[in-house]
Amino acid sequence: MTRWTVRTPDPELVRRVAGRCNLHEVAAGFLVSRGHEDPEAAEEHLRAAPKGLHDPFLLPDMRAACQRLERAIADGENILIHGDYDVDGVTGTSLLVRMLRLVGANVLWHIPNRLVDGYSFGPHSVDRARETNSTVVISVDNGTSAAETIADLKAAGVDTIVTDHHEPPDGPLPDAVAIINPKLADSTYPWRELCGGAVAFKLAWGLATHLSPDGTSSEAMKTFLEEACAYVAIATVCDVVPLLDENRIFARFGLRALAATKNPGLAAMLDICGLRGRALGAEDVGFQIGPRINASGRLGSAQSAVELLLAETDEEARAYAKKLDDLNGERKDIERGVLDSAVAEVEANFMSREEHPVLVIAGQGWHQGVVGIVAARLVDRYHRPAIVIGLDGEEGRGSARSIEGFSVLEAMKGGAAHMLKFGGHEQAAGCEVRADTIAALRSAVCERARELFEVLGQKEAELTLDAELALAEVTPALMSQLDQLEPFGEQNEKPQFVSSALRLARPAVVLGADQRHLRLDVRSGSTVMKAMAFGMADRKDELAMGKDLRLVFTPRWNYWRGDRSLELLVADFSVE
Ligand SMILES: [Mn+2]
Repeated sequence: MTRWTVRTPDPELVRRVAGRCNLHEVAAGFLVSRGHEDPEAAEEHLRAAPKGLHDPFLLPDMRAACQRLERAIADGENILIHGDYDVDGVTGTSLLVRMLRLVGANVLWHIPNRLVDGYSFGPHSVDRARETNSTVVISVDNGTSAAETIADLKAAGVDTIVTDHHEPPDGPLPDAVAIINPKLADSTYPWRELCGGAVAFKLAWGLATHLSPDGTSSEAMKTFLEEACAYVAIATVCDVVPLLDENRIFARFGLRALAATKNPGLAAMLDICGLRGRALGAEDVGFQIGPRINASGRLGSAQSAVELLLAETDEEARAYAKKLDDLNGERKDIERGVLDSAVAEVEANFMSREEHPVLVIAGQGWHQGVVGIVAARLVDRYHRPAIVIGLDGEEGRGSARSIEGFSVLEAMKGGAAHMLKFGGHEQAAGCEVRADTIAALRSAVCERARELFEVLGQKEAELTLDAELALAEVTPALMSQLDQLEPFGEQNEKPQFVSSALRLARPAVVLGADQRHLRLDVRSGSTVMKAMAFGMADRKDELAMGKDLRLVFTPRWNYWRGDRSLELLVADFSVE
């Protein structure tokens, strides 16, 4: 049973924010509830104007990086962009390649193969620099902890410029020409939470200014910077950084740039996702664009994703978009197979929440590229933290996801003795294990988790709601208010409302290829609205004509053949 709590922002603060920002009370309440209580700061957050972006030269080592690149360009040195295989790395790599080509540099790129090279720097980095005769390497989305490989590169005569957003290691930093990372201990940059793509963008922007102080105003550079903002918006949403400060500007401005893009690769991506010609929200990026860009990296090589973003003709772009779409289909099939096996395993052996407060599930041959997504699905399904391990013979690699407020990394520390390696964050972590220690790992992690849960108190699923609304208040006018609060996501959670005393206008219908969804049309007085309850088909029997219904929902536009209509996206319901 999920507990519902309705937020109660201070009415006086709501009135002041509503006045200053020219907003309806519901939208102003949304801002106040999320901590934007000062009217002026709330307005700045709301408008998210590009002039609010911070100066790139406030980042550590930016000048040193620009000077080294200036020399490399002047001397015709080869510059190798070394990205990561996820959305953050792919977008950052592509935008730096494009920027450096624009200013006449000799630029090449390298993305490690997930299944062969692993994440981040390694011997493959030195090989690739040698093969390409590069004397400068720019890392994207990693490198801060790569002291060893960066030393090897230096010994081979290669200078490294790190652009990254990961926490610095406890030990010494790499001997690089520059380490551009807002999280370095001595960084005075005003905002720590940039994604890797955004840090790469900062270098592109910084270099453009460094090379020609008014150069950013040339037509080609302006177009580039705008398209690059669209890349950064995609990375910002997919890397799940807080949508506050600069990140909100990137996301809001970048999503608009994306919707209006003429860039062949981005346009082809919008086409294949069916998103062309309409306003874009963070969910479009998170559920449609991001998975397609990630698909190639998950299944091995992220080459096609970079090629898409670098494509110069529509024809080329369409071919790469199609390839990514196919790979994404393949990824979904693989994911479905692993999820089915993992669920079967849970239902057979691990249903007891007391005994297994953390699900530790492993299987032979489970694909590395999907274990993280499957862990997230198990968390949703069982409302327990989950570690999903793909075994390849004697060894395996796993991915952990958690429920809100619980550190799965802390729980994993309890099983440290039974892992070869592990690390990560509270909400998401990874590990390497031996197949024969999984049972020991499971019981050690669960034991530690029981202690942690004891301190926390058993977590009940909870929904935080913004307001109680009458169905008749869900109108296009309300939507245009909510549109101003977009994009929704991390630390700018989408609004959820509750409406009471509703009735079904007609019996609920089960929908979807796998019959997992419910469509219910609800009525209050003379207002009837369509509501979609995804994944709730198993609750159909709770619904009955003629009974009062309370619905928790987010209103949204549904696009269909060029028309749009308002519908409710259901998060939960109860029947009186
Ligand atoms: Mn990243």
